[in-house]
Amino acid sequence: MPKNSRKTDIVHGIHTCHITTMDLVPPIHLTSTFRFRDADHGAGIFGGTDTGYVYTRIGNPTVDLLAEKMALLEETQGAVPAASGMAAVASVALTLAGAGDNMVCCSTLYGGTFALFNQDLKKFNIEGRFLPPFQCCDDGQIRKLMDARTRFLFIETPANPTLDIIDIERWAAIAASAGIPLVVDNTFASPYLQRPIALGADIVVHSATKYLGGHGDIIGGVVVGKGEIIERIKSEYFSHFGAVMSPFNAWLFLRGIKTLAVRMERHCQNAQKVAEWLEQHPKISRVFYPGLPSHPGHKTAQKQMDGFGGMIAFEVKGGIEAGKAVMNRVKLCILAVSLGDCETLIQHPASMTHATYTSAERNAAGITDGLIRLSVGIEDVDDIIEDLDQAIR
Ligand code: LCS
Repeated sequence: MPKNSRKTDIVHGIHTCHITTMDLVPPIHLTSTFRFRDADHGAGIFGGTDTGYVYTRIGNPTVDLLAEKMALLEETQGAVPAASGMAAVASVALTLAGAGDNMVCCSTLYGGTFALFNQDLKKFNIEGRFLPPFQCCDDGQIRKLMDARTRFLFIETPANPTLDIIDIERWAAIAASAGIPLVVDNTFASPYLQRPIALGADIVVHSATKYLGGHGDIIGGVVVGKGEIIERIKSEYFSHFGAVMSPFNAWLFLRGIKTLAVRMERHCQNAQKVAEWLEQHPKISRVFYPGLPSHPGHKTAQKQMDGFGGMIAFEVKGGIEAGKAVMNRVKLCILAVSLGDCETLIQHPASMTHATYTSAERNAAGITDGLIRLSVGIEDVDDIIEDLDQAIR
């Protein structure tokens, strides 16, 4: 059989209907526990000599369907859905690292991830080591932070909120030479636009809350990677820390993913037009969008992505006060955190999503006080531009 195209996999991939019910859409297995045929069957599953579902924290058919779909789309073997993107990130960190270990990452990360790596993991004696954005392409600087206790490298690309583009192949080579995994947060791109494992990364994490769900109605995450590491994350973290995804949410994510390709194409088209319009606007001082030739990561993005995504960051002349006025005046765009929804969302990283950084940490990460982040939706792009135009004027 010919290999399905990605667009076809997004719609059809994995799901097979039940032989008697023949449903188009898979059922939701809303059950916390599962029956054993007899006592030996139950004991056999626990002992590893028999197969079957046991309990939804350990495994559930609807959640497994989402895992299989994500493994297919990220071009690897395994995946494990999580209660949130943060649960996905935490599961990877706490499985790969223990007391006395460290990880090396770029300093421009989602605020929650930065807080986890910079503060919370300290309670476990796990240290986050951060590279400033302009050093993220400097192999020497990356290696300087690494030592024998470095358990993984972690990057976000495109990065939240500055849209920095990190060269995945380059980081993968450094990780491989040290014999440790590279973890990539692929939330901003989605597997439709970027597949880090095919570029040499070992593990991918997502806040599925964003483009995978696509409709702003659910929180979820997913970890994707080779079978062995996913099995470890499942048994060492999810079984006992318990931050699993519910079957109902998994079903909603399966529904959202079916339209991922068409949504991402519209997000990309709209964002490109909005970014180009912002770049020529006399009241806008800087625009960060990887699809603009002026973006320092434009060439790397062309190399490793199939499109530049729906996220833009920009600064208004007049700094934060002017930026606040824009956020207060939009009518169509919605002043809210999160991203990847059908609606265009606007927010202020320094006081909102990235308030977990101190002012000095934000400066080191390139997150200026005047930066505004726009998650360009799938509305008519002329309406988005008209709204921004009236707000900026
Ligand atoms: N990774 C990235 C790149 C994110 O942007 C987020 C959330 C997470 C992980 C965590 O995922 P969650 O637990 O929320 O599903 N980013 C958000 C943002 O930029 N605004 O609100 C949440």
